[in-house]
Amino acid sequence: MATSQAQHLNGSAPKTASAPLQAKKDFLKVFDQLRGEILDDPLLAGQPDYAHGWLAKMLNYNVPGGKLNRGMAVADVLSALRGDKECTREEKLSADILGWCIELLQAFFLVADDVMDQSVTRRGQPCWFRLPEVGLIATNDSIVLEGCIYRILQRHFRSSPSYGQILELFHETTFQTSHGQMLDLTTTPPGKVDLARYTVPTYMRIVTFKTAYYSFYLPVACGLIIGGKSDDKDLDVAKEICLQMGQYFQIQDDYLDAYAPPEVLGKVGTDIQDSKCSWLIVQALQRANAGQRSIIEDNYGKDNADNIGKIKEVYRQLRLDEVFQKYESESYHSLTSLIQKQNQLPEDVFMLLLNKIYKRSK
Ligand code: GPP
Ligand code: MG
Ligand code: MG
Ligand code: MG
Repeated sequence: MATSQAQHLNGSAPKTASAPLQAKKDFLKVFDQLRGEILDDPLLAGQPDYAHGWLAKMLNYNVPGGKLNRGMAVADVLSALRGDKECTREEKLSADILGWCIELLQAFFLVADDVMDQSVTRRGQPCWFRLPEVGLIATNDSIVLEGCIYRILQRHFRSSPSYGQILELFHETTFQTSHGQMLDLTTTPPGKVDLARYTVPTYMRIVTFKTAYYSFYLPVACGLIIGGKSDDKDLDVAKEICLQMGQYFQIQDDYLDAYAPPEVLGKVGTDIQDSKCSWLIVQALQRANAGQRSIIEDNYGKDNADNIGKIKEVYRQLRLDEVFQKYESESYHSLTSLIQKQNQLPEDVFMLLLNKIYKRSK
C-alpha cells in the first residue's frame, strides 16, 4: 500500500495543544472524499435527487459526529508501530480510509441499536429513527451504512494483497458484534426480568462480543495490517489486550449510563428501564441485602421516573460509584501490566488507546 515516491509524514507529530484538533480535521477531510465517492457510486447511477439527498443527509447525521476514537485509532496504531520512522502519505490515507470504514460500521450498529434500545438521544441530537421523517426507514439506513463499508473497501483495497484479510476481518467482527447484541437482547426478553441471568460470566460474554471486538480489536488489527505486522502471533497478542480493554470500555459505558449528565454524555441512559444486563445491576445484585433485592425486583425494567429513581437510590446506598472507581483504577493497572508483559508489539500501540479512554466522562 505504501509507495516510495509518496510524500513523507513524520509519525510523531509535534505535541502542540492543537495537534489533536488538526488530526481530527485531517481525518474529517478524508470523510468528505469518501462521502463524495459513495454519493457518486456508479452502482447508484440514475438515482433520483431525493434519494441522493436522503443518502447525503443520512451519512452526515450518523457518521462523522462522534468522538472518532475508533476511526482515528488505526492511524495511531500505525504511527506507534513505526516509532520514530516515518509513514508515507499513502499509508496514512489507507489507515484513515479503514478508520472511516470502522466509523461506518459503528454508525450502522448505533442506528440499529437505538431502535432496539428505544433510545432518545445520541451524540447530543435525537436518535436518527426519532426524526419524524425517518422512523423505521432507519432500519434500511443501517443496512445502507454497512453496504458503504464494502463499496469503499472494494474501491481502495481491491488490488492490495491484504484485501481478503481485511474483508474477513470486517465480516467476522460484524458477526461477533451481532452475536453480542443478540445476547444483550435475549438475556432480557421484553417485559420479563429474570435477575438470575445477570451473572458476571454472562455479562462478560455480552460486552466482549457486542463492544470489545469492533471497538478495540478491529481498529488495532487494521493498523497492524496496514503496518505489515499482522501474522497470527501479532493478532493473538493484540486480541488478548484489546478484548480486555473493550470490556473495561463497556463497563465505563454502563456506569456512565446511570451516572453521567446526559448533556455531557450526549445520550440519555436507558439501561434501567430496558432492564439491561448492565455492570451496575450485576454489581448491585452481588451486594444487595434482602430489602434492596426486593426493591430491585419491583422496579428494574420499568419505564417510569419513580421506578428508575428507586433503582438509582439502591445504587447510591451500595456506593456503586466508589465500586466503579476502584474497578477503573485496578483495570488500568492490570491492562498496563498486560501491555508491558508482552514483547511482540510496541507498548504505544495499546497505551495510546488506553490513555484516551481512562477516566473518560463521555
Ligand atoms: C453498545 O451497547 C453496543 C453496540 C452499540 C453494538 C450494537 C450491535 C448491533 C449489531 C446493532 P449499548 O446499547 O450500551 O450502547 P449505547 O449505550 O451507546 O446505546
Ligand atoms: Mg444502546
Ligand atoms: Mg444496546
Ligand atoms: Mg450503553
